[in-house]
Amino acid sequence: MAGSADPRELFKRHKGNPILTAADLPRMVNAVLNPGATVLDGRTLLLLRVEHRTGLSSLLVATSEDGLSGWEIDRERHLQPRSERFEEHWGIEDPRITQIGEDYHVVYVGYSTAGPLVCHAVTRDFVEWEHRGVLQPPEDKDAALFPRLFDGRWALVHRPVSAMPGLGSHIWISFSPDLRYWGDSRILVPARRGGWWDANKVGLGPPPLLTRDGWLLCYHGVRTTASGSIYRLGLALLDRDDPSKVIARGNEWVFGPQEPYERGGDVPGVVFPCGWVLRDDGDTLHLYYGAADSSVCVAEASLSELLDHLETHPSATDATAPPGG
Ligand code: BMA
Repeated sequence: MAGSADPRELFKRHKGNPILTAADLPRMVNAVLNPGATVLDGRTLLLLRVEHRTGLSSLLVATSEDGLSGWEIDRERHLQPRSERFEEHWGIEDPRITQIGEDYHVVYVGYSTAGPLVCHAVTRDFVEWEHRGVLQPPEDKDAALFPRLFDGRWALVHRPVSAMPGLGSHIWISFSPDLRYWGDSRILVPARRGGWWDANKVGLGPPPLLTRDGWLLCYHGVRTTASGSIYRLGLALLDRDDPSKVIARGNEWVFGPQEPYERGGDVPGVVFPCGWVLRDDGDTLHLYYGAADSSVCVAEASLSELLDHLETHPSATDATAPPGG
């Protein structure tokens, strides 16, 4: 890993970034971005969002031995949008992968004829897919499943958008007895207000990760500026047994666009992770993210340093309070 611009940064960018670009694909496409991540048969597997030169996206697998280099595009393993169906008519985007037993549960955005919504498909090999349909109606995205039950219920983090302007877009949590019917929905991490880096719009990054201190969330916050939006990343921690309870939410962002490949591209100023992998040492965390909606990158952090950071830095005391006031 190469050091990033400031050596005090928690996440260190890989010196080989970007690890995948449109030029790495066998056919001409516009961009590769926002990958989900997991490990399959001992290899790191990225489920890449590929934006074609139609503007519509599909999902394609790339694998690597060490999760950093030597990426191989897999022509056999992919998920195509079922464009005859309303929910995936304009493509599929931004997958998050949760392994439950031998199954990989992929929760992704369907670009439906009524706007973005949350879809679910299950696979064991990324070749054969069982489509489970729509989990949340539009507009909703940035969703992922937890890998275990809480008092007999599954939990989903997601980000619905209020139809009323000015109320903000917050991270929510919903519960289900069967992974199909969802309810008991509530705001989990509200967007802050005013001048904060994560004012007005937040959304989950990779799926929640179980740690010594609870479930670690990495989320993006969007700052609107005169020259466009800046997507940065922050951390929060949820109670191990009741994930609707926020234990901590860091006040400062921990990763933001700095390098030329993050500041220049189709959408400049964006780092957008959908996956991370905790390595066998139990501490090395690889965060996979889309840079500027154009390429795929990886940054490395120490999990214990991230948790220490949350413990020792100012954290929102009102993290669970509804926005406003
Ligand atoms: C979000 C999603 C992401 C995208 C990001 C920045 O709303 O659409 O796919 O990377 O915006 O453009």
